[in-house]
Amino acid sequence: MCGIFGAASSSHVHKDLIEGLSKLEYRGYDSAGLTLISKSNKIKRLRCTGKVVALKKLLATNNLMGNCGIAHTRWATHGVPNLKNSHPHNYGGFSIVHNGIIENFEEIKTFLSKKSHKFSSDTDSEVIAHLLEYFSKKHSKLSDILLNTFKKLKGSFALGIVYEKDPDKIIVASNGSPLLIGMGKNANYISSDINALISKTKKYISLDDNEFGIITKDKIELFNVKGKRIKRSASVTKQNTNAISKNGYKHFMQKEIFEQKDIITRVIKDKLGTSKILPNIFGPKSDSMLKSIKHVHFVACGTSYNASLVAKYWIEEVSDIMCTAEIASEYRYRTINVPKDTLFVAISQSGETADTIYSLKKAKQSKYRSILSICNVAESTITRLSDYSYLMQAGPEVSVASTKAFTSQLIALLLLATTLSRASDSKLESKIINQIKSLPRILSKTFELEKKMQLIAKQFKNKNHTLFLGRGASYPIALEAALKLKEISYIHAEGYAAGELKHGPLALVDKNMPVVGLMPDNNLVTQVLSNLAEVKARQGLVYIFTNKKMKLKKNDKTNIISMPACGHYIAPLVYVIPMQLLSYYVAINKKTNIDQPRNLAKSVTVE
Ligand code: F1P
Repeated sequence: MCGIFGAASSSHVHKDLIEGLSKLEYRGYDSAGLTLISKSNKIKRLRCTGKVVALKKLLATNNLMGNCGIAHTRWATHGVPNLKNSHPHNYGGFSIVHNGIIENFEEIKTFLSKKSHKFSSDTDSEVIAHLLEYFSKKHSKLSDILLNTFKKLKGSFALGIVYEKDPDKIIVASNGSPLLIGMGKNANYISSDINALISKTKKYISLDDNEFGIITKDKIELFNVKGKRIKRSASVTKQNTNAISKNGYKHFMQKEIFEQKDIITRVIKDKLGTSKILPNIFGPKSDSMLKSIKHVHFVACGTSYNASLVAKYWIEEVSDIMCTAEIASEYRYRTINVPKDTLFVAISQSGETADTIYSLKKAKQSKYRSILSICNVAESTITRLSDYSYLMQAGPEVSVASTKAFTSQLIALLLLATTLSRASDSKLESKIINQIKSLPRILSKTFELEKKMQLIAKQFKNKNHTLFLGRGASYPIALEAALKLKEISYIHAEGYAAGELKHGPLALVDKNMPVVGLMPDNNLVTQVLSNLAEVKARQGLVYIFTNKKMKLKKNDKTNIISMPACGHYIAPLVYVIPMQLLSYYVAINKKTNIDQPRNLAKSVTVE
């Protein structure tokens, strides 16, 4: 989604702006732009639809330079992706870049239109530049102009602003949308994403809600909404610069799929003892907090939500704890009941998903025992706002379609379920740990299916629809498989609890419909097989992924894909792998933009 980068430096920053924007590309965007303060202290703007490389060319042709500038990648929300809607937006000597949504922009637009303001875009963001100009006519002090402007804005925003009258300054503000200030040598930077900062500096400060800052090449001043100075010490990110490369793979998604075994091996080394989970892996004193938990509420979006559904199956199976899993965009607006001793768990790869952040903020106002987050980004808003946090340490996930973050979430959640099982079954822990420890070996075998998945992908590439079926903890894996396929191959896909088949989706089944059954060898095999027989009876193309030994009858059109034998608890982690490979190779066949699928964004920072 939208990304912000900016720099104030003793040297020219135009190249830094392009480099910063290119580090934000993975988030997904449809136009890009920048503003530089020229030698004569004028704001000079360049914008283009499409990719950052086009902006780079434009910059070279225009030979634009300056020591202070802001830049933006836009993912359209209000107004189509075209030139006039691209950021920065300029007015009256101000140039602004904005992430988030200004909810009262219509109201502000109407108010300012009456005062003869002419707007040149369809965006909500443009009103910010106009408001700044409006207040600059009423106040001469920069801080007064800013405070009055910020007071009028409703909604979420991360802002980068430059102003001709203060040409060496970048102004930043944040409310509900992340913004970081990177501290360099003779230069300071701003970015909505740590990934764009780390090649410049590892030292950074994050703005909290309702704060703003004024930044020059050698000074950073922070203020609250009342204009009072704030002191904040800097943090140092552990993230390294090399993590964001394809390492010889064709796509980030492919690299991230194949990284999963190593990530799990690292978790085993870092979090597990011989037969027990190491103490307090969910944060200081988390073990004693978890002992008192009677209920768990999971809240997440997309793939992270699918991970929470698996966790619900695990937790209710291994403990007496009641568990719910809910989509964040629903949770945040509905009335919730919080029983005594409930743990709220936010799951988010990025830690910046707007709906999950709002849900977490709502949970903080409710009577939860504690707030735990499972995230992949140490510097993220969700991690910062939580009482306890588990860092997945999966390395940056660049592909929009989540793969390694999903399995890393599952491992974290299996460890959470295991910790919660201690009260009701003291023997289960070592059993589950043994299964987790077998994962690297089993995943190596699972990856041997790659060739087979390439072949099967060819059979899917011309299909319009696909059904994925599973029961128990394989049901959320069916949901995740369908999500992966639709995200990157644009084939319509649905995940269903296999038992629901005849409650609707069976009507869709004919000889053109591939139906994938996920069937680990467990107590649900008979039921899944009878559901798949219903598909076969209607000429559907059946693909069964199973580790149950099954013989094929001659002339039977069913495809059985033999999975390696695996323990009951780890099956979701094993069965999702061929689903990821299948989607990847179908997308390869369809020649889609695998890492940045159309219309999607990696970090969904607006609701
Ligand atoms: C949630 C999510 C991802 C998905 C895509 C859009 O993000 O739905 O699962 O792959 O990147 O956002 P997060 O809260 O887990 O970062």
